[in-house]
Amino acid sequence: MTTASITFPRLPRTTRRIQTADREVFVSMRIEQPEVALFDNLLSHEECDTLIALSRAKLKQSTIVDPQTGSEEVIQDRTSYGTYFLVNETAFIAKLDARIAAVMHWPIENGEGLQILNYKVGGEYKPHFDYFPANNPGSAIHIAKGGQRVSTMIIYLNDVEGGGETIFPPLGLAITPKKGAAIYFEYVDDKGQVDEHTLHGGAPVTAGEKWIATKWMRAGKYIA
Ligand code: PD2
Ligand code: ZN
Repeated sequence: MTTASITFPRLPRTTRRIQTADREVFVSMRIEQPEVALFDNLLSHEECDTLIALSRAKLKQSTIVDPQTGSEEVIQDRTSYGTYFLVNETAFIAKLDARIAAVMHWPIENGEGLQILNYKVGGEYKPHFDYFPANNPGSAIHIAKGGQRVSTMIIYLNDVEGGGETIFPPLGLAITPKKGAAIYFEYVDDKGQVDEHTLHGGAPVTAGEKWIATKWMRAGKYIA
């Protein structure tokens, strides 16, 4: 198993453009503590449309991890529909997995499969942490599959008519979804310490619908 040793921050602070194998990606905003970066153009509009088209027929109601048992539960905190692709599932997905990993400065094999979410009007994702809190008994079963989550990339696949901002309440930050753009953040430092300032959520959609793709990175190689 290839376990990347945790380095922090993973995204170099001086980076303003990231040249990946097939696309130059621009940093349009960043915060240092916690590490947050907004990318203008991670995906092309055509790639966003293709991801939506490939996902539409596979959508299922989203779940969250029960903190006690670790099992996946449908709850009102996350009113969205979702599906996912295995890492490198097709040539198209492999191309996106490679680009996203390059921008996140973390190995492709440490990534969970790309998760696609669709929110209708009223759909939201209440504030939460993407890492598995160590004091929740249900976290162990997930941490066993490649270690703690260390960073997240949320990619906007469409422009949303109303609402649907990604919010970071402790930072007073709200990101308006923009097709092809992405918000990146890190929450585990060199010592494995998690950062509670990365509490974040998806505000309710008030008009139209919202589509996103999320990549979560693990400390070690992800075991699906
Ligand atoms: O849809 C969002 O904006 C959102 C907000 C918070 C997505 C996630 N978390 C996630 O996929 O973890
Ligand atoms: Zn989240």
